[in-house]
Amino acid sequence: MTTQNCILIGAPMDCGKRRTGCLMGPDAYRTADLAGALRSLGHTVQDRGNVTPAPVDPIPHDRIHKLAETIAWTESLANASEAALRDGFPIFMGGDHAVALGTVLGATRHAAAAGKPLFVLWLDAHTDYHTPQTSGSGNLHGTPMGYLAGLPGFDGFPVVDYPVPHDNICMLGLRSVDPEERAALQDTDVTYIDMRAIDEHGIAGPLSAFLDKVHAAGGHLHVSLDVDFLDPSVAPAVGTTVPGGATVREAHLVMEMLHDSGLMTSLDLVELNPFLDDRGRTAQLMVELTASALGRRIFDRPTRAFS
Ligand code: 4U7
Ligand code: MN
Ligand code: MN
Ligand code: MN
Repeated sequence: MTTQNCILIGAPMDCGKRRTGCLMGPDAYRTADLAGALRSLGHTVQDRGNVTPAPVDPIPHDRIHKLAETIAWTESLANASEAALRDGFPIFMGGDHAVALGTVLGATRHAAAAGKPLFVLWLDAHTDYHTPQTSGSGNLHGTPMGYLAGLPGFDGFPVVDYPVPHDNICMLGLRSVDPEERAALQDTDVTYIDMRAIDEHGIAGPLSAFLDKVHAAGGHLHVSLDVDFLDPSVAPAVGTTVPGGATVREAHLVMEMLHDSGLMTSLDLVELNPFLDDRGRTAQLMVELTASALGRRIFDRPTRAFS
């Protein structure tokens, strides 16, 4: 197994929505010993502490929640992401999903500098494909995919010089899509694997088709794992619960396949709200999923056939 230089970066961002608590995410991952889990797999782990955004004067806005703060975070996280990608495998400990505005922006810059296409795997109940104009809630954690794909309307945000082509995006676990997002995604080449597709076909087939595409293109792959990808019965520590999500084993299988592919170059762990957790079980599960993505396996050789 190839060992990685894992770089943990705390992103206690809590301004992407009204309900607070995601700022405790990085502390919960540290308490659940994410670093120890990765070291036990043979990786080196460096914790760079928490990113802090530049202080800002609020921009009053009639609909959008904490616009100026979110812009400041986006700039700081993009810089931290681009720098960490030069040194190893960054794992961003959120923070709400607005974290991805910056982490993926940094990944687009890093991939462009390396002359590689960037692919994004979005593990989420939601598509997060709003713009500030289409968002009904005004919560910017529902917009990162729209921003990164290069949709217009993100005034004041850093310019996305290298938008992620729709063809390079795969959204997995979907079950809550707003009408504006549906309409905007309908005619794009985004690969979406909703929960109905997972029920019918399982996760492995559709995911491996996407991973084959990343491999064939020689691309970098950023993975963004929203806690609400998981069913709330196994991952209660999240503000936006949507029933009917991925099971523990479905989620581990995704992570195990990502590890085996050797393609993943950066990872977000987002939307954990420890204030809503049940004795740390959601934080613990997220740590275990990360371990699977970095090579933890049940046995080292495949099961022998029973015949
Ligand atoms: B998350 C929502 F209306 N679409 O825009 C919105 F349903 O990062 C939810 O995926 C966004 O958790 C959820 O507010 C953002 C809503
Ligand atoms: Mn999300
Ligand atoms: Mn979500
Ligand atoms: Mn959420």
